[in-house]
Amino acid sequence: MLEELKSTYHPQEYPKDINCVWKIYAPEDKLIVINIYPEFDLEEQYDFLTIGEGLDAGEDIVIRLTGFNNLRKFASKGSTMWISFTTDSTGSGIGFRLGISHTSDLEGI
Ligand SMILES: [Ca+2]
Repeated sequence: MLEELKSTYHPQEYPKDINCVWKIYAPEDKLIVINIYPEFDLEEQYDFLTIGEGLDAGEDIVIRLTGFNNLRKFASKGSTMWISFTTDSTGSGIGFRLGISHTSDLEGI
């Protein structure tokens, strides 16, 4: 299973003043694998992509990204994660694209 999550309008510029939250569920015995693709472009220090463990946005933050080229791949500790995308009232970029999959084998990451 591989799903993609993109910022609104990607690869066109994302909207200003938005706050989107996605909740990601894997089967109970699996871990979520998030692969941040290289075409990452958020207005540095004003727009943020934040990812955390569990389902409560804002809690247990794993990573908070802004700016450019945030290529990376990581796995959750549990079977749920939240993803939030917040932008301010000025400046924009092409946003982000993520691959989301799940695994029971961390060695495959
Ligand atoms: Ca902005």
